[in-house]
Amino acid sequence: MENNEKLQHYNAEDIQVLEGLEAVRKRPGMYIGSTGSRGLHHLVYEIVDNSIDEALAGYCDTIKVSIHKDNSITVEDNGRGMPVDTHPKMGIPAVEVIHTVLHAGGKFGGGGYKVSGGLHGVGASVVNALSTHMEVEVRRNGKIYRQEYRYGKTVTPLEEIGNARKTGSKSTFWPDPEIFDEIEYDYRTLQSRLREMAFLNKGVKITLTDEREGKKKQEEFHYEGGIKEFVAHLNHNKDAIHENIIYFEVSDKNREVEVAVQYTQSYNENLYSYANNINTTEGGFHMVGFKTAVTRVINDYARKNKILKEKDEALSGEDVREGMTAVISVKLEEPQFEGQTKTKLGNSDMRGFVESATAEYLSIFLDEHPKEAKVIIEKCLTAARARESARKAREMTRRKSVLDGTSMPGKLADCSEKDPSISEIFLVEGDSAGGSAKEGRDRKRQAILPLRGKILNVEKARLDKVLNSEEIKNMIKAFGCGIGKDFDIEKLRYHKIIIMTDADVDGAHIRTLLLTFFFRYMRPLIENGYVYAAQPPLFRVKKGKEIYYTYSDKEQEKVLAQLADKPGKTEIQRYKGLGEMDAEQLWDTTMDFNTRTLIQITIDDASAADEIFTTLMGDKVPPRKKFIEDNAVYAKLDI
Ligand code: 28F
Repeated sequence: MENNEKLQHYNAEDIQVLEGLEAVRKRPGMYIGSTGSRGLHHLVYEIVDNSIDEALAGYCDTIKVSIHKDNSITVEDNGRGMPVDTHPKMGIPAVEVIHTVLHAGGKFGGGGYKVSGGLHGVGASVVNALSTHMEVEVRRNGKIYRQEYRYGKTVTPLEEIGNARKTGSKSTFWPDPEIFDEIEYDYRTLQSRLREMAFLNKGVKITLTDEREGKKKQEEFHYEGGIKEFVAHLNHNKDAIHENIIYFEVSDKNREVEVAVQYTQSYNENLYSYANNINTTEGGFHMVGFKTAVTRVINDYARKNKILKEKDEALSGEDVREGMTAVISVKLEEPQFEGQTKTKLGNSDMRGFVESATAEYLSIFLDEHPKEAKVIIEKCLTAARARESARKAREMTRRKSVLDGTSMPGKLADCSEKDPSISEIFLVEGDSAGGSAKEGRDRKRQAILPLRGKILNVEKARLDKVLNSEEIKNMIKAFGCGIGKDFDIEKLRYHKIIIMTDADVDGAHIRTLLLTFFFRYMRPLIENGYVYAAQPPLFRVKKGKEIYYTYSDKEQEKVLAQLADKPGKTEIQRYKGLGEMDAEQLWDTTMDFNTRTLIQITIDDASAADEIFTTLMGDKVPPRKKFIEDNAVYAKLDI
């Protein structure tokens, strides 16, 4: 039937279908968050979630994800196969409804959990609408069925194309380059999320295959131990202080909680919570219930076993979570997602549910494992003592008004502008570069804080030691927003914090030390996109009157090629350090608002960032060596 013939037979449902898809294509951000790289990758998660649904229902244990040469994606599962019977109301096959009616994806109400990607299950119809082409193949009733869509619209009727011994669903889609800024998939992004899905859904085998030229790779994620293995993975480059990972799962008729905990030598807490596989980065009632139970049970155990004396003050929530790695995963039927990024669980009943399950199972674990209990309680006590000395250090430094941000450090050349949104501070390696930066800068909007060499590695230091470092105290005073739990982003004096270090190994190390400090003690700086790395030039090329600055080897080659046939001698200067540039050159090449390049530091995945900092800055050398070998190609530090 010709496509235009179809036009004469529109009915109410057809109108609804078209309006839905038009809405999606008009405002894609409403449905998948963004049309950048995150939105592009969400398309995959929406389809994989439908297979995960089938796994949660108990009918699927294998999900295959493939990135094809043309950056199209195939997701295949061995579930029951999407239904193909005619939908009573719509008069079309159920599989077609799933792919062309908005919000009809996955379960039409009732039965099982609809777990959904970060965007709460907008389902396959949105993916379809945002793809130039989508093909679905269903194995069911001993047959293979197939249907095709373009821009979300049906272009072929559901056809029987063969016989099938097995059952399952297979979808291939081609993201629409008109919608997405770029359609190049990032293997590591998919790898990280698919691994997480395999941890969160124990026993499900998820394979990721990259078929693209020069990137051919295949990996399988399969964890019978579920989040127990997740905690082991998160701790693989840390020193655990007890062998057995604390694990329990409790479920009642319509909800489930799974918890895994293991303490390490680290000073940071490393907690991840999920609701229906969604990473609840803003926490919520399940996290509140968990934290309340842990603090109460640890204190009770410490008192009961006379480790905490009557006169001792109680251990705080911070004390009992120092060095704790934990994954809390809940599954429930009607999750309410709240908060700024819709990643805070708002179901209040989950607080009591998680609190009582955690209290019961954690106290049983401590009673049955006295050895582990002892090292854990000892760790909490040490944390309490260090907190006390940090409080004293804070008191003392506050007396010297370090933290309250009233007086500025002597080394700071501040800017006259008071509006933080247009003020910036350069953290400059070395006094000579610091001097040139002070001289060359825009005094109205640019402040300079020279840093003397390496700053303290906070990954291996507790708060009291961190507060004794001059360089760190200077930054705290200059930024004016405090650190840790005192941190208040509203008090930040500059909305651009620009790390300006030499383009060499030492410079990279200082930048990493700074980022570790920001990640551990001022994480909202990075989360709000206020942290940048300056890009100083690598070379200065002079031929006759012409001067070029180049910022990469590739650009250098390009410039030299362009100058090759021009008369005169080519002078090339390779910059080994910022200090080799005078004030004017530093301004022209690296600080001028109109010509400079800044790299914005972002965190897309906190667990991946935590792993990077622990590996790079932590105690264990072998993982660091392996990380550097594996990642040497990655020039830009995108944590
Ligand atoms: C490649 C992506 O989408 N797999 C899916 C199923 C299985 C069923 C189903 C899906 C509408 C009303 C249920 C089959 N048999 N992979 C997928 N596999 N959807 S999506 O049902 C949707 C129905 O509720 C399925 C019996 N019950 C459910």
